[in-house]
This record gives sequence, C-alpha cells and structure tokens, in this order.
Amino acid sequence: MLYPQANSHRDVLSLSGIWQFSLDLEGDGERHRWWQGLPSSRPIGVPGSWNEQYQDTMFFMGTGWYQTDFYVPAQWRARTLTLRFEGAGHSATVWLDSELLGGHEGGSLPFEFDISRHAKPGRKHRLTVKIDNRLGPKTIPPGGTDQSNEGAGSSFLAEAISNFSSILPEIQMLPFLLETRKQYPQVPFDFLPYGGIHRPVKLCSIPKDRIQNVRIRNDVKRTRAAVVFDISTVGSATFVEVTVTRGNKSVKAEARIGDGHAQVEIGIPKPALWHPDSPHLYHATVTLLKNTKPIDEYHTEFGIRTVEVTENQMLLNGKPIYLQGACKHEDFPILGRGLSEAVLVKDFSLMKWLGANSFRTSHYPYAEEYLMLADRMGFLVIDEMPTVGLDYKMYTDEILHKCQNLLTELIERDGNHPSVIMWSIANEPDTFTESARDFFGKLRAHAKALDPSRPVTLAAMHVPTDYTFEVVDVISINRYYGWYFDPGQLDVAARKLSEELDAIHAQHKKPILVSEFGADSMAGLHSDPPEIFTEEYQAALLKSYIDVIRSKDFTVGEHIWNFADFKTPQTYTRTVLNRKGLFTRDRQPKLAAHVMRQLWQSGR
Ligand code: BDP
Repeated sequence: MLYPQANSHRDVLSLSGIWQFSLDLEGDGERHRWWQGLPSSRPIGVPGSWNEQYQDTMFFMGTGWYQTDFYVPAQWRARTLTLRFEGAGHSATVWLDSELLGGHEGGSLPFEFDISRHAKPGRKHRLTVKIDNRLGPKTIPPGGTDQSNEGAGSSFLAEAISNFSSILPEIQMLPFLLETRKQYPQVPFDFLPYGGIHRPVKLCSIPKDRIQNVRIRNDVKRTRAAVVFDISTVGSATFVEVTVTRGNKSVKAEARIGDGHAQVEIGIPKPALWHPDSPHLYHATVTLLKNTKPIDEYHTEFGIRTVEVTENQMLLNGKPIYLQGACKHEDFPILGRGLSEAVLVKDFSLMKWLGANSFRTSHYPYAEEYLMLADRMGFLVIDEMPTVGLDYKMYTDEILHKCQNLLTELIERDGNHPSVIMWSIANEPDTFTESARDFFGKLRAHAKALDPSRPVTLAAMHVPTDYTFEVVDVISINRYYGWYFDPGQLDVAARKLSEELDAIHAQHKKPILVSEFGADSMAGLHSDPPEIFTEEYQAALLKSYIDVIRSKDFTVGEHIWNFADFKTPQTYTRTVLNRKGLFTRDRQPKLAAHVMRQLWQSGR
C-alpha cells in the first residue's frame, strides 16, 4: 500500500473536516441502519479522537458513528477509486451509502477500500464509519472485556488462593493488591485508549494500470551503493523506469515487468549516506510505461545507510552510534491521538532543541508523517508494534498469527524509511515464561524474514529473568529504580541499575539500550533536597541514570520516559496525566528539559 500522493497521474482529495457524530449507547446502530442517517448527531472534528471534543466522551468506551457526504469529482472517470484511512479505531466498519465496504482492526495502521464499483464520478456519496474503541482479551493491545473495573479474573484468583494459602498466608493479600492496581478504563497499559478517526481519510484516484507497491533496499560496499527497487504493478504495462536524483545529478534504469513484478537496480558511486547529522535523501521517480508511454508514476524519497549490531555496539554506516532521546506518545490536548502536522513540527523542533537524535514510537506505530519528518530532520527511530500489555495467556497460535500480520503491515508501511533503524516487537509483555521466548522468537523470525536489514528489540521489564533477551538483537530494558522501587533514593537506584546492566551483559553479550527511565514531576513543584514529584527530583534522577548508563561500554543509548506529559486512565498514581514528561502536555519545558539539553547538546 503506497502512501497516497497527487502527481500528474494520481489525485488525492482530503476528507478531513467536520463530520457528524453519534454515540451508539444501546449498541443498535446497525439494526437501525444508521448509515442512512445518524440520529441526534453532533459535529466532530476529523482527524481527532472523540475523547476531548466533548465532556461526555472523555472516558467513553464503546461505539461511536461518524458520517460525512462528499462528491467524487466528475473528471475522475475510468479510474480506480480508493478510500484510505491512515488510522482509525480501535476497530472500524465502513459503509459507502448503504453498501458495507468492510472493516479493520487496530487503530494505528492504514487500511483502504477499492470503491470503484460503488462510487460514481460527479455524484454525491455518504460515508459512514462505525468506530469501536473497546479492547478484549484477544485484541492487540488487549484490554478488560467491559473496560470497567468489575470482576476481572476473579475465579482464577480465588482458586489459586485457596490452593496456596495454607503454605503462603500472605497470598490472601493478593486480591487487595490487584484491586489497587486497577484503573478506569481498565486496560493493561498506561495511556488513554482513545477512540475515533485519528488520522486523515483520503479519497484517491489512481490509474487502473498502476504501480501497486515499491520496496527499496540498499547494499553499501565500500564506496558504492546498489539500490534495489522491488516494484509490483497492476495491469498490462510492460516496463518500469526508475530515476534517482540528488541535487542536479540523476541516474536512470528500467526493467521489464513479469507477473506484475519488476526489479530495478541502480548503482550509486560515492553515495551521500544518511545520518542524523547529515540526513541526505535521494529522490526517486518510478514511472510505469505501456509501449513507451508513461501511464503512472510515484515519487518517493529514500536514504542510503546501513545498521549493524555487535556484542557491544550499534553501528550506523559502520560507525558506533549512541541513541539519546525520549519515548513519545501520540497525545496532545483536545486532539487526543489525532494527527496535527503543527504539533508534529513543534515536537521535532523541541527534540532538536534538546539535542536528541532518536525516539521510540511507544507503544504503537505512529502516523507515517512522523517517519517522513524523521527522515528529513535526521532522527533514529525505533518503530514499535502495538503489542503492549500482553500477558502470558496470550501466547497462542491465534494471537501469534495476529501479531505476525500486524508486523507485516508495519514493515510494509515503514520499511523504506531510513530513519527506522530497529523494530520493537513489544513493550513490557510477560516475559518470565519460556512460552514468551517461543512466541517472541517466532515474531522476531517473522521480522527478519521480511526485513533482514534491521535489528529487532523488545522493551522488557522482567529483568533479570527475561526469556526474550535470548531472541532479540539489542536488549532494551525499562527501569524505574528511584521511582516505583526505592523512591527518593537515587544512590540505591544507581547502584541497582549498574549491577543489573553488568549482569545482563555478562550473561547475554548483547548491546543494551535503557529504553525507559524517568520520574513524574508536577511542573512548578520544587523542593530542596529533591523529593519525588518535584522538577528537581526528576532532573536529578535522569542525570544519575545517565551517568551510570554512560559508564558502560556496552550500552547503546538512553531513552527517557517520556518526551511530554500524556493522558492516562484514572488511577491514584496519576494526577490526570502521567507526568514523566520533559515537557508539559502543552510542550513547555520543565527543569529536566533544560538539564537534558545541556547534556545532549554537548554529545556523549
Ligand atoms: C512503563 C511503561 C509505560 C508507562 C511507564 C510509567 O512501559 O507505558 O507509562 O512505565 O509507569 O513500564 O510511567
């Protein structure tokens, strides 16, 4: 699936704007054929999560219906017409007029429908989208079945307690302890399960005979790069031509199409390599030819660079690279998870201001615009699957198959971006069982089969007995000493972190990224000596972790949790937001941001 673009053979119409919206509180919208018209609807902004657009939708878990009317331009005749959603969910069901087009599960990857049979050029159509943001035991990510706090896992627990309470009396405390961990909405992760059409919806007009997909890989040998374009096509075109341009130089090559596929290789002597300090991009134009006549084209940018992993290091273009940056969320006041290019630019400019060179798309794939900008501005991205909060009961063939499909979709979408240097196949799943090693081992193998050029990691928390350390290329650990453990004791935290890093590396001989560490701070709360929740304590904790991380020659980076404060479910450990941000939710720097800027602007 190619990212939509307008060029001399293609057209795109944005359907962003104000749509109509109704909550389906009784769950009977389908029975009442709401695609024929929404009852008592109100306006809603698209893209955007529904949560913060109205007071009564803030914590709503259920189905919400969206509707809009649009015209298909009269000149779009004899074309293939597609309707593309960049991201909506958690699940979406789509109707065009009264025709059911289909559905999609997962809110963070694009999906599209061929509507050529239904849509008529020059006519007005009604588009209806039913969104359900409820999660269940088999969705990715998972969630409590009713998203309330009631009755989770009680029979299993009752049985375990009666079996063990004679030998371990403390086990009777377990229901109480588990109760205190609950939050509302009840999800096994720490960000709001937003609902809505989070990313743009686009109406696309493409040629019937067309370029279907373009995969770009490069092989760099000494002073020469071979760039290979794998192109799939639809229809009867015979040749495909690729022109690669940089500055005023260009190289061209072509190949014959066989069975809807062609491979074009272009040699580039002395390539300008892509690197965060010099993010050189090449421009490629792929042209589809029928009897020498151009009938479709696609433009894309790409970078030439290599990534390798040794026992101690990550190498970018053969040289050690150290990742400094923060994990993010797609989260902003009022927009929720909704894409705003202005917020994106603001965030990237703040990351440059900090001196960061990297971030992780915690805990799901972000809008592709993030990667496009990362390519241009020079950020190293760890691209993460939406596999967050998986528990050991989920390691079944059915869930594995689902995760493999998601990974395929992710690599299909993001594989051409030079900024993506590593795939993260999960965040903090249960990894204390051997079944975790098998499950994530198979997921890693799937990633390698689709993309041998990038290392694979997993952000783990079950240190030191973590079975997935055996199957990843780079070990990533999320650590919260000095916060959830040993609060207020930075010396203890530093000692534990240091011992743990040494022990993991001694056993596994793999490079380690500290993929999360941090402390909440309420902007404006100060204390001396530093106490938890103050700006001083957050800054001191980050600094002391970084001293430890940098003292090891096998660490490959420091990723702070989090870039900015973000919205979470309600629980007594959160004051409306998770406040581990270097910036407030509206992107004003806390003390820690200034401290990190000083550290990062002067390099490792
Ligand atoms: C980590 C999770 C992250 C949380 C963070 C926290 O990976 O999603 O937000 O803890 O508690 O374990 O702040």
